[in-house]
Amino acid sequence: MSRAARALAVAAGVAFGTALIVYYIVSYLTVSPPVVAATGSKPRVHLTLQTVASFGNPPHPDWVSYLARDPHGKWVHSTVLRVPAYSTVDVTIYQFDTATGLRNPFWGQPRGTIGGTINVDGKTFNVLNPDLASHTFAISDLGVSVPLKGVADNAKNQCSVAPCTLSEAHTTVTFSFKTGKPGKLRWQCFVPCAFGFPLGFGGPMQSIGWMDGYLMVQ
Ligand SMILES: [Cu+2]
Repeated sequence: MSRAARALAVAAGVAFGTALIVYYIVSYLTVSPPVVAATGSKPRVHLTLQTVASFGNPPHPDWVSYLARDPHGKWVHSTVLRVPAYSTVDVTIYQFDTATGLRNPFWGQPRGTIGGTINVDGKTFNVLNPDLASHTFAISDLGVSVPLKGVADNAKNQCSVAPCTLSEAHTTVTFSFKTGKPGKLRWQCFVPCAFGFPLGFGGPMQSIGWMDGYLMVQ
């Protein structure tokens, strides 16, 4: 191979590699799941979410995820939620995943909810055994942090493909919180639930649309 041909081959390889890196960065930065609005209207709305142990669909069938139900009752693979300002948000989360456990037992205590409590399968609690938590729903800017009880490891009829249905093993967690002024707030899970990633914190735990999201307060 001549020197010119070798130089050309190297240049082509570098250009290809650069293009791949640019594609990765641009697609990472521009991924934006659809906005899912709460149902109802100011001053009281309802959000319905579910967590699944594995999404079961492309692009990451084995990633753990949240989903949100839109006002038409359709499950959407998104964590970008729209709620009105200065309102009460009633939340229902159907929890289909098993427990991972909290890294900090302090998070077993619900914070920032109305009454400082959560309701799990019809019973009111002001603390959850940290070993039983599967995920948390936390909005740091509003001081909200809610531990979500996982289904038992040996539960029958566990769901592995989203969206899960209520005929599959789940726990139902409800709570309410208040919104303040308009803004774009971050919310996320704090349980190291990303199976197969270092310390459980990569992949879905750092991706909007999976275990991280935005609360669009408008
Ligand atoms: Cu999680």
